[in-house]
Parts: sequence; C-alpha cells; structure tokens
Amino acid sequence: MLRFLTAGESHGRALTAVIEGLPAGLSLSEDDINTHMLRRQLGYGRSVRMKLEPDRAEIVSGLMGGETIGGPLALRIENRDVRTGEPELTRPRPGHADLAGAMKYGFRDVRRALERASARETAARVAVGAVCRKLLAEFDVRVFSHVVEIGGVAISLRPERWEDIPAVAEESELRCVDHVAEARMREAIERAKKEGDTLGGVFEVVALRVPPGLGSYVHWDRKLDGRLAQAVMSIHAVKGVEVGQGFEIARTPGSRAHDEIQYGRERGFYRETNRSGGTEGGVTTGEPLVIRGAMKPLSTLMSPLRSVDITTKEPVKGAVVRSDVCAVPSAGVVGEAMVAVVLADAFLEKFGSDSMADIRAAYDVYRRRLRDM
Ligand code: EPS
Repeated sequence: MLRFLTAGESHGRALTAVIEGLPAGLSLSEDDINTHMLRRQLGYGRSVRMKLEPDRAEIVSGLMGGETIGGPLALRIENRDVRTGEPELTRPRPGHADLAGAMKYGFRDVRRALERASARETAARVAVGAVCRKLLAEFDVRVFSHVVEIGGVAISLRPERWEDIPAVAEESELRCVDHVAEARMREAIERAKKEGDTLGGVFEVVALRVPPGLGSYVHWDRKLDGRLAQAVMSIHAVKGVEVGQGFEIARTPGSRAHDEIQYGRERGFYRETNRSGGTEGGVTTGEPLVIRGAMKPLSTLMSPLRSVDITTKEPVKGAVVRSDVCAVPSAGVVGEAMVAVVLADAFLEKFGSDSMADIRAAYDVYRRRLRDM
C-alpha cells in the first residue's frame, strides 16, 4: 500500500524521500514534519553535526492547498555540511558498513560505502514517519518512544499509565522517564566520551489507540509483528527487536505469559495485562503496541579498534571521523517513524487507500461493528 525510498549521502547535497501510496485529502504542513526533525537531533552525546544546523524538510511535490493529492509526496532535506574531494579512506571501522561495502562493490575508498551507510539517512526516515503519523493522528493513534537502557544502565521506574510517558520523555535530554537512571546514563556517556568509547542501549516505541485487526495471521509476510520487527531492525546499528515481553516471555510459564480476556459494556473486549505487546497471531489486539530496539554502540571510536588497510593490507587502527558517543535517544525517534510507517501501511490495507474520506467511512463502520459484536 504505502512505500518509500530515500536517496542521499551524509555529506552530499541533500537527502530526498519519496512516499508513494498516500491517500488524497490528508492535510499536511512542513511544520508537521519539522517538529520531529528537531526531536531526532537532540540528546546528550550527539556529535557537533547536530548543532551545525536544524534539519528541515521541504515538501517538493504531492501537496495542493495543504492537502495530499494521491500522488507521490517528495521531501527534501538539504545538507549544510556538503563535502567533495575528501582524501581517500582505506582504514575500515569494525562494526560499520565500511569493509562489507568495499568488498561488495569493489571500493578502495571506504567513503563510497560509509557516506550512504551513515545514520544520517535516518533524517529522511523521520520526515517520512512524520507524514505517516499525521495520517494515524486523524484516527487518534499516537506514537511515542522513550529510552529504557543506555550502556547497561536500565530504568527501574516508569509512569503507571502509557499516556504519561511522552510528556516526561520529551522533557528529558536522554528521552528517559526515570530521572535517577538518566543521571547514571549521563555519567556513563561522559565516561565513554573521555575514554574515546561509545555506548548503545535500548529504546521502546509505543503506539496507543491502534485499532484491533491490523495485520494478518494468514501469511508470513503479512504478520504485523514481523513487519514491525523488520522495520525497526532496519534502523542503523539496531541488532535486536522485541515485541511486548519479547525474549523474557520465553522464560515464563504459559499461565503467566498470556493476557487473559475480559469484556466490559463500555470497553468491549480488553486485557488487564499486555505481555503480548499488542499483537496476537500477527494481528493487533487493540491494546498498546510495544516494541523495543536494541542498538549496538556506534562503531566510530575515538580510541579506534584494530583493522587492516584495504590497500596495503597492513594492520592499522580503524578510521576516526566525527561521530556521536551515544545516539539511542535519536534512534527512538527513528523507531517511532518506522513504526508509524508500518502502522499507516496496515491502516490503509484495512480501510482503503484512495481518499481520507473513504478511509474515515470504512473506519467508522468497522468501529461500529466492533462495538456491536
Ligand atoms: C548523523 C550524521 C553524521 C554522523 C552520524 C549520524 O554526521 P557526521 O558524520 O557529519 O558527523 O554523526 O552517523 C553515525 C554515527 C554513523 O555511525 O553512521 C545524523 O544526522 O544522524
């Protein structure tokens, strides 16, 4: 239904994204997108690149009178830090795409791999995600994220209600809802920085008021949890994804692993627990959707690891280029974007994809049927 492509290098002229499959009649502005672009650039431990300029997306096509027209929506994010004629780089960094890219495409200069492999590309994804979340917001679906772990320091407190997470997370530089843990995370980042090291962590993306019945159990590639996992795993440096209790559920007996079903006149079917993270059989249950991404520490180390020069084959240290110490809070914002893309796609699959008015009508009929079930 909905797909997107991005183009652009980290220090090329611009990043471009093209979204295809958006319905007509969705009202959209550049401000809707740019608030999220800024959120991606915040966070303690990011590189000076984030302060060089605020990323801004320009809507180049697909919009008339402030509304989508059903055609492809093109977005452009200009790079201020444009570089050409940089010296050749032949010292691949362990953990980055440098060597794998050089071997795959026959490059000697690993810049040809790293410029596209850089996490700079996530700026374009956040722009695309902002458009998708605008669509979801029309149906009251809210997507947010917070950081649950950095460098082995995990949160031990969180607001009781999901709804209360975003306000606290948005106020925190590390997008963390536990202030005590946040202080320890900051110390860990400070320590890593001094030692020329980097830190990874875990972010959690939550979507509220997702209607039940998105996705499908009938085929492997239509299962929503699988689609979400692929989307979140595709984010730079993410090495693990969990839905709901994820790996923990494998250690729990069945009597405590599932979410017992209840019914109330007002609420309809509901669960008191949400161990499944909002999907059963690859279909949304209507409970909050909860998905976590585990990000490895960034692979550019100021105290670099051992590597081999691609030309001389001599042992060398991996290249040192400007980079972040920790980018987990930003990865959470990118995670929101990817979850929004998958949910918007599943939404259009279920309720139609041509016009917002048609989608609204189908959505209302479905909600009525569920209420009368
Ligand atoms: C990034 C911009 C890049 C990197 C970072 C992500 O900017 P520069 O290379 O000019 O400092 O800081 O990419 C990585 C950490 C990576 O390993 O690819 C951004 O806009 O998010």
